[in-house]
Amino acid sequence: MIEVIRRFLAERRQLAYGLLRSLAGQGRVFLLQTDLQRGFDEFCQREHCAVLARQVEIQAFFRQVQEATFADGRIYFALRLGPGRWSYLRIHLEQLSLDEVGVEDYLHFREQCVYPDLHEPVLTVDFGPFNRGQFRLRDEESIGQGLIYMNRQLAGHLFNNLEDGGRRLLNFLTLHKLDGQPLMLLGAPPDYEGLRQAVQTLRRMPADTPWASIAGDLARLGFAPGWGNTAGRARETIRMLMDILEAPSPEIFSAFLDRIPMISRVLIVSVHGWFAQDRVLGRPDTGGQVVYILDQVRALEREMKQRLMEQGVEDIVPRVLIATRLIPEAEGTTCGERLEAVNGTKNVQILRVPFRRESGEILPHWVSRFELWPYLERYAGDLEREVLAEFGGTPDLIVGNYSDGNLVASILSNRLGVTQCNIAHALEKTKYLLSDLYWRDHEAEHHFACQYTADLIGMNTADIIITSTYQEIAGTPTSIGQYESHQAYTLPGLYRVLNGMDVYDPKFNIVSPGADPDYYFPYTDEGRRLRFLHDEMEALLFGVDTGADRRGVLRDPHKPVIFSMARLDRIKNLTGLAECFGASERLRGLANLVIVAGHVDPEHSVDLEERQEIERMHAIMDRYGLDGEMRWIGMLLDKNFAGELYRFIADQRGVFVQPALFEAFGLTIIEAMSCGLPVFATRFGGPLEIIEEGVSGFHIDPNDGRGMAERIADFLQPEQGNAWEAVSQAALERVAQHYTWSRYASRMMTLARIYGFWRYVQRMDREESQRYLEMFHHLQWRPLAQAVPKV
Ligand code: UDP
Ligand code: LCN
Repeated sequence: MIEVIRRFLAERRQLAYGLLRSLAGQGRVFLLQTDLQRGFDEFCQREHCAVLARQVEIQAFFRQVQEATFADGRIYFALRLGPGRWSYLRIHLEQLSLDEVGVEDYLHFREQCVYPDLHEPVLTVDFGPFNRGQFRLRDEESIGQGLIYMNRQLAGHLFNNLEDGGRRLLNFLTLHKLDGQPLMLLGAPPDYEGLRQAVQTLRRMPADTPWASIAGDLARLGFAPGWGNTAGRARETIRMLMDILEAPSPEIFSAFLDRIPMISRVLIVSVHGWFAQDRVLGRPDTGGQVVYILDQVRALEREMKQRLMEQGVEDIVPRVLIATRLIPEAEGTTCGERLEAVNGTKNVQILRVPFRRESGEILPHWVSRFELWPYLERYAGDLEREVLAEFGGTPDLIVGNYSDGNLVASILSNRLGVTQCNIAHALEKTKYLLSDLYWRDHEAEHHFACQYTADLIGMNTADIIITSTYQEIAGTPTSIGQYESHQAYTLPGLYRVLNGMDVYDPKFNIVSPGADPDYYFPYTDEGRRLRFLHDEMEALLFGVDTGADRRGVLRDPHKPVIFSMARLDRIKNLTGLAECFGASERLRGLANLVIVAGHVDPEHSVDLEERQEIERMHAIMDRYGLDGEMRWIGMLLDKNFAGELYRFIADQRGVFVQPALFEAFGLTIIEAMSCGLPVFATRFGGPLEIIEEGVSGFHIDPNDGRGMAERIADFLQPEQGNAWEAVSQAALERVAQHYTWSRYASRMMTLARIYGFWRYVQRMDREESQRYLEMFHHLQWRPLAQAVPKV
């Protein structure tokens, strides 16, 4: 590719000069991928450059280049050769000379563009050296399937010396305890002969003999519980171990580890927002993460119970704690209660621990996710004590959620020596464009420097990172992944990151969430429909009452509904949807728009961003006179109601639209699809992967309001035959195949076991990086957190 550009600059000098000048002529220092692509296309059209349009390789260059920086007659391009594979080019505009430069030069140039007076040396953060010699994936198609490859690699390594590998595994089984109870092997590990004897003893018994009846015989041979609930299953598990000791294969090794009872206490950390089971969704900072975790814990408890039962250790009762923040001024929610049992579970609770000021006084009010940093370290200490007391010991797995939860998970797992799993849900760095370079401008409102530092710590301390999609890690052929964007970047004047995250790291595993089938089921499932809610829905959507948090009365209730529901954040772009609807006479003629979001009265909102969006929404409704064609409902819907609403809208052959400027995953999308409601969703982020374009739904470009309106209108056109039914059916099939909580829980339990074992085996190898991360935490993150004003 670089040679192609060099040849182009040498052989087509005038054309190349014209093109680069026209890009530079946009007058912006930084251009992003879409700007560059658009600039290139416009140049081709304007100049009628048939020659250029034919140059396939130059076009490919403009699809691959992610950023360009213009200053002092030079242009720096960041060229993405593939996921995590980058090259940096410098072109002199007059001379048209091209040089390949290192990432440090590239970042330095960008820093100078933002702060020309910045001359002090800055800290370089580089996790690369610690990963040298560590196993990493090679093929971009393997990204996100770390479990398979890492297990293969490490099993090979462990059993390089068969005797030594066997000894380490037997030692592990001898020391293994769960809930304080010794499991697997007792005392001195048996040799191969000892295992054979056990198998023979078991073979003499009927396969379904319960473990309780054979426990005594096996204890005499050195076997503790954990091998299986019956003689048959226990024999199978011991045979697996014998196979491993004789001729190990990665497959049998992972199948064996997967059977060892290793997890009974799970700690889930989700600090920000309002975490409760009722009346919180839709509040600021409170959306999919809460839904995700509440569904996740139910599925995990079921899975843990099942596995403990199969392994014959039913007396160990699985327990899950969801750690969040206690908010004394709970505004009618349960967020002020210390413990809340999670419905539909036996032993899952929400444990709330308050934020405290330095004096020890409890912080009474809610604080936004951008402002909670100065409270976190103390919170982690308080939480640790409460968790140890509640569990009566350490957890077996700690799962962090979002930047704040992941940081607390890092602190705790480091202190307690427990396997750490991270789930980002959404990384802010990719949501707020150029927020790394202009971090100082964001300080007053967002404190991203602190958050991005926490993200680096969380990602690098974690043993496992779970993502909902591939693109979350490594993007698409033309766009950068959320994690990938943490590979190399700079916070000018603060620090420069050279190897922040490697997308080929085997800690990444894609495990997609689902939608709870108790609430989100097909509109055709007549027997389960909540028809008693329909009168209320009629009134909510079509009633004349504009009451408090409502605006608009639909003039023609017979038209299908274009529905959207989300938090009223800028990034969700619901105002963009209202604008696109308002500006399209055609769409307005075909359908009504119903938006459930935020508050209609700005006075009811305490969140600055939400208030701005409220004002914007009113302005759009006024400008286009939408009160007869759009209904805006500022109400929080519970899950039963929301599920039935998707179906109610499906009954009338409506659609769901998710118009976000960027959406990390988008639970509403799989909820609507699970109800059989066709979805139009943003092409930026997870939805691109969830939906197969034109089959199980549609991708839309939120920056192209007209295009968006036309696509929806084409679909809603009455002469579309059975297109609606076909898309609805394909959407149902898509979620059933790929997005279910039972698959999620089984995968997560397997990951926790296998990575937990490797953590145990490799713990010595991680000491250096651990120390480096601790230093980074203390010297960089802590001062940043302390500088965030306490609200
Ligand atoms: N939600 C809800 N009622 C509302 C607004 C949102 O039940 O008034 C739920 C919605 O059904 C979904 C979640 O909140 O389960 C939003 O998750 P999503 O992943 O779509 O977006 P996030 O808010 O996490 O960015
Ligand atoms: C946060 C988001 O922004 C959504 O895109 C996800 O669906 C949600 O968390 C659950 O992971």
